[in-house]
Amino acid sequence: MVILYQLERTWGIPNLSHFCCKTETYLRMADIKYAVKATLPLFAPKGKVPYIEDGDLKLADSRFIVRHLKTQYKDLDEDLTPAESALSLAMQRLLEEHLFWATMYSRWQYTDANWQVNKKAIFSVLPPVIRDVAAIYYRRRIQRQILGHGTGRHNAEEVFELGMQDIDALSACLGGKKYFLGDKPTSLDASAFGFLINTFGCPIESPLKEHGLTKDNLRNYIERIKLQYYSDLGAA
Ligand SMILES: N[C@@H](CCC(=O)N[C@@H](CS)C(=O)NCC(=O)O)C(=O)O
Repeated sequence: MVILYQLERTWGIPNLSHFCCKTETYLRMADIKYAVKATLPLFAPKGKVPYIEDGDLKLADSRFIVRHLKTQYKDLDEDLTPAESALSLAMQRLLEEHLFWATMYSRWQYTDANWQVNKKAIFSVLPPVIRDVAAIYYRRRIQRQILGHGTGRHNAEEVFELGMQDIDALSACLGGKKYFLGDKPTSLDASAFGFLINTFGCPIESPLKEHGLTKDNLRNYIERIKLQYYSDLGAA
């Protein structure tokens, strides 16, 4: 059975890590049996979550994990045309390599109130003294990543303007469809759900969240997927 290593569940959403949420959603959409073990990135093979164990195999990075799940279990993208597959890849890159950084900025850098909410959610599993040291270490580490990516070079207004462009594109791409590429969920939906719920379905306040909440189709999409695939969420 697949063991998914990810952050502890909190905030009433599947996972506060976008990438963990994406991976767990793929497992659920593909109806693959799995178990979850909570961990922190510190203990992960590439220093990031999620990672999985499947028999003797240990695999990190949601992209390689989804590839493994597709080849060994179920490929949610098997019916896509080459053009749909290309669109899927491009939109996943938008979510995971661009929108992601605007949300990271809002959690780790934007306001102290957001930082306190983020810090409590991630580090309160640790004993008190270690908790504070780990929070300081990781805040510096993530802020360096945000700067390295380039997002951290902009002011808040610019960061959110760029993120809002992503939200607009996602909303236009989904339109009135049930899922991004039609009536059936694909890997793009696992990614989109993971990143959108972590943008405006969580207690991190920002203009980006406010903007996302104005998009009825995206809001309904998140609610639909939550209802269909995470009926156990309330009990988490
Ligand atoms: N490309 C990776 C990204 C994973 C990632 O960035 N995970 C974050 C949590 S959302 C993490 O573990 N960060 C810890 C760090 O960078 O130190 C994937 O697709 O899994």
